Amino acid sequence: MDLLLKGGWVVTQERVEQADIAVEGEKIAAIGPDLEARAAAVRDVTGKYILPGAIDAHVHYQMPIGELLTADDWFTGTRLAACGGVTTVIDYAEPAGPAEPLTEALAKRLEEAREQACVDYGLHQVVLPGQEEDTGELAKVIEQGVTSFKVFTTYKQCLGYAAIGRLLKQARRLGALVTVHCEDHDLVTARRRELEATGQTDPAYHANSRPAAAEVKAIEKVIRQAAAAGAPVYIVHVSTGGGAELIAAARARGQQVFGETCPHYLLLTEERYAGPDSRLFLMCPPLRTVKDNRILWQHLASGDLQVVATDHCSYSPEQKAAGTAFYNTPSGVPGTETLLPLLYSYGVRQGRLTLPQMVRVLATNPARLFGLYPRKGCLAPGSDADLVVFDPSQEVILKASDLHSAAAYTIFEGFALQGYVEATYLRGRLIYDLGRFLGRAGQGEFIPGKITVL
Ligand code: DUC
Ligand code: ZN
Ligand code: ZN
Repeated sequence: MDLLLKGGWVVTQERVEQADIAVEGEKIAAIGPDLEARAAAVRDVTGKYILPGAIDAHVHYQMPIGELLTADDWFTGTRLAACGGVTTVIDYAEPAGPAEPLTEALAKRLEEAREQACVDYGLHQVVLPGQEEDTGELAKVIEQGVTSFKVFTTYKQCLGYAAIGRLLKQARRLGALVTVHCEDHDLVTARRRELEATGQTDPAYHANSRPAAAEVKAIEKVIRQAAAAGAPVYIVHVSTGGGAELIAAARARGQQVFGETCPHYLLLTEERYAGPDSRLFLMCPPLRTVKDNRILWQHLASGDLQVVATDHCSYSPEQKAAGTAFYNTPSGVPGTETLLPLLYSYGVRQGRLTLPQMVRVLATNPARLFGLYPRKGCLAPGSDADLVVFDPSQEVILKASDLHSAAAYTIFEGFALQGYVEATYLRGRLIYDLGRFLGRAGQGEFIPGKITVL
């Protein structure tokens, strides 16, 4: 036996129990009380939680937008993931334009990650206008380990609702899951024109420029397309209570609709755009209201939203400062490193989620939805030994200077945390311990997803 974690509280999607965990090579060998203490390394984890490594199912590391590149690349992005107890991230393979075959975009992205990643990773395949037609490319990327497609209802990557319907039909045939950024393009465009006409283009108007109604309308239309196609669908970064309610209602009708939200939509509000740092909080969709926060927490607890991911897309304050208006300020915020600590403190400790519920939304559900389960997302013999030692007694005030993003700021500066990551193991290897990153570039592997019946 290579490693024994002794005396901790093992948290699975179902329960919390005191048990030891034995690791052999890269896999969990056994979980149980009083396991034999003959191991190359024994760590006393009395009083600590042992969690499955978190999965951040929505990140953008090393992402080009025009001339601009995100602050975090594959190395710093996955390093900060390790420091936050995240052992798998799912990023995106996006074609440079509709003429670039999906397989080429995927090959390029895999090559970028290969020597840089410090934690394991998967990829969602972005599908651009026209690429939803069946040319054999969709099936080919699935053969290479991609189980999900990503489309947008706005931006230059915008697919119309009918095209999304066509992709949903292809995905149903292939067993893949379509994931959708939902903001109605016409509503967002019309609102931008109105604001431009009255000179209200400062980043302070960001939330106003992308209203809740735009998200709600797009979610409603996409759910309708999914129903007509008979296909499951996954809505990324749900920011509104109204959107979450539409997802819950569709699920109550028996439709397979899944929803993801992010810590910033659970914990922050649009008041942040009123301050001098509005650009630092600018992401799409925007922050909403306290009421939206509350409804999102409720739907997370009820299981109608299944995943919390971060949409980590970081820009430094200098990059952000280049923005003169809401529509040209780099959009996105860092988040992966604080995902698990925030969800524990503000979810579990504040009584909004149980520990097993937290494990479901951070590990088990994303692993199942994206074809990584049971290799990832659970604590069981035979699964990868992706383990987080979490110390519930550690009190931390979040400070950017203690975090590892190249963006060098956090939108959660000053947040008080009760509990923090003590150590992270990736496939049995200690990659973060007591504040120190111990991993190395290239040790993260691409984990091909397997198509599973959802
Ligand atoms: N919005 C997105 O949809 N993706 C990345 C960052 C952002 O703000
Ligand atoms: Zn998005
Ligand atoms: Zn995104």
